[in-house]
Formats: sequence, structure tokens, C-alpha cells
Amino acid sequence: MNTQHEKNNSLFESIAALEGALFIDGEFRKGTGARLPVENPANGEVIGHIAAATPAEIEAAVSAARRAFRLWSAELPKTRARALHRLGELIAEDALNMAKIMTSEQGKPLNEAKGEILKLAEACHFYAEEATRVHGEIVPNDQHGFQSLVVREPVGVVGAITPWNYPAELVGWKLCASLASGCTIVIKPAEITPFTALAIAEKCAEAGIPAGVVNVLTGKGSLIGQALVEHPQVDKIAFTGSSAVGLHIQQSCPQVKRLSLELGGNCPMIVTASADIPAAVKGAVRRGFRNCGQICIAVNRIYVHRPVYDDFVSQVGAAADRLVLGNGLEMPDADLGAMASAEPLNKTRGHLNDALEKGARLIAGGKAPEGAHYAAGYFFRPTVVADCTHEMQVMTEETFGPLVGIMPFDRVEEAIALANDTPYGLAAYVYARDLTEIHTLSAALDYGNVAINNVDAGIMNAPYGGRKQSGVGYEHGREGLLEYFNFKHIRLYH
Ligand code: TAP
Repeated sequence: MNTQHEKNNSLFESIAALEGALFIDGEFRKGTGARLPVENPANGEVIGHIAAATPAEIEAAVSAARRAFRLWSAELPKTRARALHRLGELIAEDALNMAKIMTSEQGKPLNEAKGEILKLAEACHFYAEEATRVHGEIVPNDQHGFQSLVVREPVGVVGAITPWNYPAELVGWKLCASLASGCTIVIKPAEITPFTALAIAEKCAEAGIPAGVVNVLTGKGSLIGQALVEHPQVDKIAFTGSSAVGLHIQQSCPQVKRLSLELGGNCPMIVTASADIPAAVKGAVRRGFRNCGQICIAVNRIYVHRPVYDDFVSQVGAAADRLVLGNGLEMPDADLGAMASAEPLNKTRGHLNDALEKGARLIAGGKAPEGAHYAAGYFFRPTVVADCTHEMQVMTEETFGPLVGIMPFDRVEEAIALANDTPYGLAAYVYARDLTEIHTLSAALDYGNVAINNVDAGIMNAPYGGRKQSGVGYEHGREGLLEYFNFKHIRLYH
């Protein structure tokens, strides 16, 4: 049994062991392509390098997945369930070490990263159980002497392409659904957070998942991701990322292919005068600033009934000012870590400047924290701007950073129109106690997920997906698993 001290020291050994590695056909091999650095966003240090997968390595991974599909899809569901349970156990046992890898490359505080790893372990157990509950149907027929069976068959080889904000869960949901359904998978994680995905592959090997069922290729999305999109032996693309890249994937797919696209958001919160204001403040701050707002379902914009507007604005500002920032490894309990890279930080600054130039009032934050601890990292104080309008980017575009805009409204119908005035449709939040308001708002909001008096829009049992430019298809729940199956109608004549 390792001591805590030895476990801390093992972090850089863990990353060093994954340096330049690709996981293909059940083994780690050193990639032969160009090396790309991976940076710790909290201090700018290079923590390791990945290998950009070459065309030959992409081919090797897809061929391995194709070969493994024949065997894996023929396994009994209970065999696949056992593998998933084992995977979940191994991930939970090593949660701290895996969380350190994630914090080093993504920036979120260690305890938050550990929470994400443990949620991935839970997802393994959820899908293990679902794997044994996939059943077909015998449907009513149109003539005597016939029987119609509708059976479910796994789609085949899945290409999974994922972003950097949830490096474990967004890989894991696709991995779990593939394993449960009998599909095999080639994963292309985000270029800046590859080591978490490689660490998950390590657990798959330890769990005894057969060679070729899971493969991980690192490198640039525009090359490796695109190669998976275009590969005729990849039957489905499971993508999470921006709407722009999702649309590009849909348009550039050269064959007819199953696609699930979990894309961007621009999520509203509506707070009516009947709401429990302290609860709404707590929800706004949690869903606005967790993971530095780098969440597709982050609260981006808040519409507040005028009678409670000033009170709400000042309470949210004060709560944002109380949040503590820190290097996620050194301050595991910090509320916010570093942002993942310069790109979302610059976008946040841009949206803030745009809002201030157009007349918004700065209520909290608006700058990087001061002090040597923060000097070399991508830190930004949680920022609140009030008196916003729909002329401002903060209200109409996804910021993907720690910036929240607030705007007053007079009538609930006006708030609904403003909330729906967006090309996105991922998640919306409502704080209200009046039942009529609750029913009116939950029916009228054109979003895949609506949370009332809470901010937990996604749970493992319920389908999670977006409308409009926020995507097609679902993750989570039975509906999420169905995305990995084809239906087959078998008509029997006796
Ligand atoms: P993207 O830039 O879209 O990147 C996502 C993934 O696509 C990365 O692995 C990227 O590789 C890859 N990629 C880039 N160009 C590609 C191409 N031409 N073909 C195939 N793959 C390609 O998103 P991001 O900046 O990492 O993540 C933030 C976005 O993800 C936000 O819009 C956020 O709302 C969205 N998101 C949505 C959800 C859900 S559930 N709806 C959850 C989390 C995040 P590289 O890393 O090499 O660029």
C-alpha cells in the first residue's frame, strides 16, 4: 500500500509513463508522430508531451476496433456488465491520482477533479446495469401467421471526439455506452487534456477489457478527429464540443454515418419575484462559476424580475467576490482553479469589454487576481455585469468563462422571449415559487433540460441533450444508450 507522500510523488511519474503514448489494440505504444506539449494552465509549466497520431496509427486503431467488434458485440451482456463494474471499481480506487493528472492539464481544483472521476466511476456502474436490460420487442402484426420482432444491435465502431472542460466524464459517457452496447471505440480527446483519457485507457487494460475494444489517439482534432469522421470503417461519431465544429463534422462526413452531437450552449436563468432569492443567488453563483464557467450548461445570462433586481444583483456580486481562486494542486478546495488555456480567458475578456463598452455595470471581478501565486496562470476573477441588453455578446453568445450578465424584466412573457432568443437550446434554469409561473416557464422554455429551483440540469438516469444549435442525440439514461444501437425488424412467417 502506497503512503500519501508516495502517491503525491507519483503524479509526474504517472504522466511520464503516458508521455507520447497511444493506446491501440490493447497496448500502449510510443507514437511515431510529432510531439505536442501539454501545459499546466495554473503555472504555464509543460507537464509532458503527446504524440500526434499518424495516418498509419489511425488506421491501426480503427482496424483493431473493427476486428474487436465481432467478438465484443457477441459477448453476453452480463460479461460486458462485469467489465464495466470492474472498470468503475478501478477508477474509484485510483480517483485521487487520476484527479491529479486532470488538474495538472485542465486547471480545475483537485477536489472538483476527484468528484468528476468518481462520477465517471458511477457512470460505469450505471451503464453496467443498463447493459443487461437492453431488450427488443414483439410488435403487433398486420396479418395472421406473421410475427414481428424488433431487436437492437450495436452500431459498430464509434469515433469519440471530446473537448477539454470535462476530460473524464465526456470521454467516459461515450466509453461506457460503447462498452455496454457491444460497440468498440476510438477516442480522440482534446489536444490540451489528453493524459486523463490515456489514464482511463490504462484502467480499461487493467479491467481486462479485450484488446481493440478501446483505443485512444492523441493529437489535433482537425487531423485526427477529422480522419475518424471521414473513415469508412467508423460507423458512428459521438462528438462533444463547439457548435461550429459539430456543424463542420455534420457537413464534412463523406458517408452516411450515425452522429450524436453535444454542442454549445448559452444558458439563461430566470428569477421571478416569487423566488427564494438566497437560493437563486447560490444557484447562479454555483452554475455560473463552477469550472470557471467552462461548462456547456453554465448559467451565462440571468433575467431578474424588477422588484427583486437590485437585491439579487448585489447578493450575486457579493457571493462572487467571496469565491477563492487557486492553483488546483496546491489549493484542492479552491472554488475556482485556472482557466484551461489562454483562448477561453481571452474570449472572456473580450465579452466583458464588449459589455462594458455598451453600458453594462461591473458588479464583481473584471480582472485577474493579484499576487505571485496567480502570475503565470490563466486566472480570472468571477465576474458579474448588470444592466445588460441583448446588444451585448455576454447575453447572446456562449462565453465559456467566469462571466455572467444580468438584465431586468417586467413580465414573465418578456423573460421567456429573451431566454428563447438564441440559436442554442441546451439548458435553462428557473427560480420561482409561484406554481403558475413554474408551469408556464417549464412549458415555454425551448431547451432540452430545464431545472426549476436547482441547477443540476443533468443526471445519469435522464436523457441529456440539446435542441437547435446545441446538438442532436442524447447522452445519459436509456435514451443515451439507444444512440449506440441500430434497430432491426425481423418479420417471421410461421
Ligand atoms: P471544439 O473546439 O469544438 O473541440 C472539441 C473536440 O473536437 C476537440 O477534441 C477538438 O480537437 C476536436 N476537433 C476540432 N476540429 C475538428 C475537426 N475538424 N474534426 C473533428 N474534430 C475536431 O470545442 P472545445 O473548445 O474543446 O470545447 C468547448 C465547447 O464544447 C463549448 O462550445 C461547449 O459548450 C461545448 N461542450 C458541450 C457539451 C455538451 S454536453 N453539449 C459539453 C461540454 C462542452 P482539439 O482539441 O485538437 O482542438
